Amino acid sequence: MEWSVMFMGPVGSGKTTAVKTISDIDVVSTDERATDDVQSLKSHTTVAMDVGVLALGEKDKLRIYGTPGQDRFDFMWEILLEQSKGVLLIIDHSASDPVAELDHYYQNLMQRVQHRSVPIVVCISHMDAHPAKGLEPYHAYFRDRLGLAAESVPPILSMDARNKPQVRAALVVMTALLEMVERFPKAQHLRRV
Ligand SMILES: Nc1nc2c(ncn2[C@@H]2O[C@H](COP(=O)(O)OP(=O)(O)O)[C@@H](O)[C@H]2O)c(=O)[nH]1
Ligand SMILES: [Mg+2]
Repeated sequence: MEWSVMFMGPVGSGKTTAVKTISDIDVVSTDERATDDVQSLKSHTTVAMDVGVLALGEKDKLRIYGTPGQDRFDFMWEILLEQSKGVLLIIDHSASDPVAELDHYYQNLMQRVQHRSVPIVVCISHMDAHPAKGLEPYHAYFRDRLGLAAESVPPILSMDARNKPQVRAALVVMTALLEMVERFPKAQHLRRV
């Protein structure tokens, strides 16, 4: 069996790095020199996608896509979402307003997956920049601002995209959710997590 999942999130949050960290094969990347507003953030940016592969046992594998961060490439999100069973949303904890970024990407994602069960895992990167500020603001976003019941809040993990065990842990959580959705397709509370 082969499942595809994708990393989504703002420029510089760690999508390309996460795919490279975890992939068994050399990652096919389409990073280009940044030419516009992104240039102030970093010199290279993903314009189409990154593709990695993680073997799960002998026959099964996970295909992992990294999407471009900028909204003007959001047609790629649509294409990759059609292929993907689950989405890992990476949010850069060191951004000036990471909860606003979570809101932007989560709302965008919800609009696109309205009628599908697409498990989501929220991965918070760059925690090392502000370790004291924990994960509570992200939990509060789902609980207080969106009013989600506890069982509908997606898993929220700290994940340094450079750290293999941490990226692997996020993917293990994702594969567990994919299994649950497949096994209990009618469970309402799984439809959005
Ligand atoms: N300090 C720190 N750097 C990170 C972390 N995660 C990713 N990075 C770095 O952030 C930079 C941008 O990552 P990249 O994968 O290109 O971001 P993308 O735009 O989402 O594809 C790279 O230099 C990564 O090594 C983290 O948790 N902490
Ligand atoms: Mg990238």
